[in-house]
Amino acid sequence: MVLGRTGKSETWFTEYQTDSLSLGLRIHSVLQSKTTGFQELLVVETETYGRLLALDGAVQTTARDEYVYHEMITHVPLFMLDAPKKVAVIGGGDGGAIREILKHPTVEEAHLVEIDAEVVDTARQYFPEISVALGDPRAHVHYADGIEWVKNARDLDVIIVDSTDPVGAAQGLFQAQFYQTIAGALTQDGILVAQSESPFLHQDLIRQMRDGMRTAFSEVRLYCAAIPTYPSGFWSFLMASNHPTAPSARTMGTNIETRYWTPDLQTAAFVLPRFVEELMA
Ligand code: AG3
Repeated sequence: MVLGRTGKSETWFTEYQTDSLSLGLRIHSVLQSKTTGFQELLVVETETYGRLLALDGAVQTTARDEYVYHEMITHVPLFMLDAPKKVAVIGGGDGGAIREILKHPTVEEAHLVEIDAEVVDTARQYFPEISVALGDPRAHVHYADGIEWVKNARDLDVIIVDSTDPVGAAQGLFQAQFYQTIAGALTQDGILVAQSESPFLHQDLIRQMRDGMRTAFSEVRLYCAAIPTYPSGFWSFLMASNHPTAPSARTMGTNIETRYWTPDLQTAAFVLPRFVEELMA
């Protein structure tokens, strides 16, 4: 470890977010660096955001901002339903989405469908606060390709696509065909939510996902959240269903513990800046 003039580590983790934009974080140590059968997996201790998990060089989660993403990708769809029972997460091997889903007392089964078992092992070892609920009896971990798993799934109330960026194996998770398969795995009132990258940097992708979802669902809505360690810090999620969605009556009286999501945000997250609104037009 090289110490600079300030006495601080001069080792940095850098994500090259585009070919002309990067995010750099000063790190104290490298805890794990390996090539799995699927990707490059890295765990580092950063000064500003605590422990960080990167896959193929892209930040997936950090100890200090993970709650924003995990709360917003789960509570927003779950609170649109009176009594969600069966939920699946495609990807999301760190377990953060499962932790949030299991805060809903009506949930009986939360399925995690992760292609790379080493991500789950790493989360269990290095991110105990994120993976904490994977041992819950209602949590079911499947090491499988999400596209194949969904083909045989039925009667899910919510399916959450907690994917990496649309490169390599994850590409299929952004396609119309996958959304059609998801529609067949959901109940009539079921809801799909997929992370849809940054409205500043990934507008073509958001439009492609929107159009893909519209081939299988009558309602497609976008909502946003501030995630400091993701490209541009401003992130989006697409929600699709075959009925108009509105916050369930249980939203306002909930005693679910959160740090980002609030009952008011359940509605407010869908209020979009003009340029993002235009993306959905
Ligand atoms: N999955 C979304 C990560 C996308 C971030 N992209 C990037 N850093 N280029 C996060 C998994 C968390 N459960």
